[in-house]
Amino acid sequence: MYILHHTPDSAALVVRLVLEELKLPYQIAPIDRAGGALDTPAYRKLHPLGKIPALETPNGVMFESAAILLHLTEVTGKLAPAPGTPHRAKFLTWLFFTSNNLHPVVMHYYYPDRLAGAQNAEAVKTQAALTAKSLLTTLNQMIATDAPAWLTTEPSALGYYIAVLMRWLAEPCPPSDYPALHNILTALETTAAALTCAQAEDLGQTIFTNPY
Ligand SMILES: N[C@@H](CCC(=O)N[C@@H](CS)C(=O)NCC(=O)O)C(=O)O
Repeated sequence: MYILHHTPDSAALVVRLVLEELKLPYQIAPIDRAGGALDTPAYRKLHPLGKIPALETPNGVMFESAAILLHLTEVTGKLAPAPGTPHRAKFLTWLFFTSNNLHPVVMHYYYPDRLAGAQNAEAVKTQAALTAKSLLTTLNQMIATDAPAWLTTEPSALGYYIAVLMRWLAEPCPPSDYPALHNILTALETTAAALTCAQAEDLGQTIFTNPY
């Protein structure tokens, strides 16, 4: 049994989507974020930075979304090209591109004061939106050029990760501006996993392509 420390529509959604898609047994452990639960010693034991998500697994506690996704794909042999196979290199490249570049920019967009103080928040947010557009254009182009079936025609852990980040970026970066990515989002938002998560977290019908 996996235990996902969770708040709705957070990075925990990515992990939940993948747990659902893999049909792994899991429980949701709600985090009282407004009540300061992220700063408690008990939660810091799970996640030393006090971020969401943390996942309790049979192999111990994990944090960092990309690490969790990699682990879940490895233990199940699903939702990603297998280690050592030809498509694995692209999968790893795009996963780390997403985790190391796109995900932090989303955080800068939503918490612009954290990077350079409240007085610079507007400038940080504007720059984050521009950077997000540039990164999504690059990702869209790489995926359009390669068009790998494991990402474009099948559910994948990476596809769900990109889809959730694009959900959050939908205002400055409308998904339809990125056709190759939009196709992935369109397919993923009608999976049983996405519909289950959308209902559980009250996210609406078109959670990736037209979220708000
Ligand atoms: N690199 C981390 C980022 C996690 C992260 O920033 N999560 C957000 C929720 S989407 C969070 O914990 N925000 C609370 C805060 O920063 O105070 C990951 O991929 O898991």
